Amino acid sequence: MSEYQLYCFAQSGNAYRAALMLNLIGADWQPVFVDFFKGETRTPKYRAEVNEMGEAPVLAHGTKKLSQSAVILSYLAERTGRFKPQGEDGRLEALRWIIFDNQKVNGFLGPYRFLKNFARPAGDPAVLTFLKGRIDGNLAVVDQRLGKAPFLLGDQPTIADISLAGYLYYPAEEFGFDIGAQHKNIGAWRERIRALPGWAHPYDLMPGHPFTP
Ligand SMILES: N[C@@H](CCC(=O)N[C@@H](CS)C(=O)NCC(=O)O)C(=O)O
Repeated sequence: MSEYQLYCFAQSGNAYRAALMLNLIGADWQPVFVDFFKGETRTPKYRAEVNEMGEAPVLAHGTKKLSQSAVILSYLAERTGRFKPQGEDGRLEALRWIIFDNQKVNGFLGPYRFLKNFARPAGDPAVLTFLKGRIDGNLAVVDQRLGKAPFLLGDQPTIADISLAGYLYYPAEEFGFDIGAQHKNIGAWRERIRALPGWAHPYDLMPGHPFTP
């Protein structure tokens, strides 16, 4: 068995953060498929044995089971020293961007893409319009930041960047708009992250693609 097991599925940008980190650090890991679209995360078994919060991703390492991608990224950065923000200021700054990302960037992109592509019945247009407005505004905040330095915290990529990667590599057709074309600094940052050794697309890294309803 591999050193790390990651409970995940291909369509999850939340899980992609953890899968990408594991790959970028060259960890010995294997995915454990979570059948999210069949409701696995909502079963009593999943909640009792994997994650009481009923979410993926979950990282299993020895006797530990960690959820929340921010916690998983922090754990792996602490253990390996890779993509670890430097000093107290760096740690707090990374946390600031990770919370902003979780709540307002990928935190809106994920549900938006879900409602557009996977929800049955499809999402209410008024909800999609609301989310799109928030997405545009919050991506603009990130774009401005990435106009000042190659990565969120400066010259080197950290776990804040890996968190931001969440939903940003899924095909533009799944959103109905092209994030990199509309936000040029994010587009350039996306290519810098893509160039890191070990980078892989979420559909190549995690099981469950293509999606079959
Ligand atoms: N803040 C969490 C979000 C995790 C999350 O919402 N995951 C989704 C899958 S992409 C999930 O499992 N949702 C459970 C549900 O909707 O029942 C993280 O970053 O890990």
